[in-house]
Amino acid sequence: MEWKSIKTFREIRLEEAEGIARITINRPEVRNAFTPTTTRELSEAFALVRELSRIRVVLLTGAPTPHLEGESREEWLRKQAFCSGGDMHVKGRGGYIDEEGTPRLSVLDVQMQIRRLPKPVVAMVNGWAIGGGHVLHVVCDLTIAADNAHFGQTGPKVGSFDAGFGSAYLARIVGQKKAREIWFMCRQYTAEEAERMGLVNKVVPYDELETECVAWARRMMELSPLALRMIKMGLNAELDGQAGIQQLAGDCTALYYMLDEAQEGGRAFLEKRRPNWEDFPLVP
Ligand code: S0N
Repeated sequence: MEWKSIKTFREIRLEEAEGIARITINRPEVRNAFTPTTTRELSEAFALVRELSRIRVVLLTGAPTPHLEGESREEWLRKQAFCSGGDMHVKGRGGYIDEEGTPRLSVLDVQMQIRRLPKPVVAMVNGWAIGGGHVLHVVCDLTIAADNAHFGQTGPKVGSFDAGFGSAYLARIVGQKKAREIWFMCRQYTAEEAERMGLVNKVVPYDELETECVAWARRMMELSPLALRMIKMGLNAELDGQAGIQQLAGDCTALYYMLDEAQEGGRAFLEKRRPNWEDFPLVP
């Protein structure tokens, strides 16, 4: 793939190729932990890819570390990270402290954006998916993991927790007992273990990760984008209560606006006449 930059950021990369966007958390020196700057940039990137109709699928991943002299391949693979959660260096009272000194929990907005994005988002997990980084892959629509990846929550070990999607939605994926184990024990799980518990769609060798994700993206791009969008919103709606129904209903309204029947109502109002619904019989 010939990835082309869409916009330059400080802590992430946003690129595109052949209708696919690739968003990369670019802080490999801290296992791609996120600061308020990272999450602000992620929000901007997801907002941008939402607007770009040529983008059909989004891949979310972490930047690799450079190869050090004398480092074996195993040592290097062990270091690679998707995301290790909130950056502990800026964790303060009330949240992660931004450059103006304001505490923020803005990764929650990124989680919502991923769930509401009307396009599939694939977590391309190239290594550690830990803490808030684990939650990020959980909220993606699909997860493809490299065989070096490890998954887990650390919150109760390091003074944080995510009782939202990070727990409740996790439980919908792996079941209540397993979700409680993941949070109550704070263990790390291999990619194979994650696949066995339904947390991951597929595990592939590290070197094949991007090729596999692109193949899944291309497959989805052969299918009806609107059908995928409605399925995503329907799956979300079942879990998200009235907020989920609001999103699904909004998408239904957008579909309705594409029909002559909806146009007739507006036209009739402007032409100061009764609308004629006779031409639009209900199908049984
Ligand atoms: C990922 C781990 C397991 C990798 O271990 P490894 O390979 O042995 O590397 P280390 O030597 O530990 O790390 C290498 C360098 O990277 C730094 N680093 C790693 N992770 C972080 C991090 N999260 N923050 C800051 N720095 C990090 C190390 O310090 C080291 O640097 P040097 O070489 O300079 O010493 C391992 O690194 C690990 O366990 N990391 C910590 C994982 C973790 O506990 N993350 C935080 C979990 N909490 C959250 O994510 C919070 C989520 C949250 O707060 C939230 C909840 C609800 C709603 C909203 C939020 C929100 O965040 O907004």
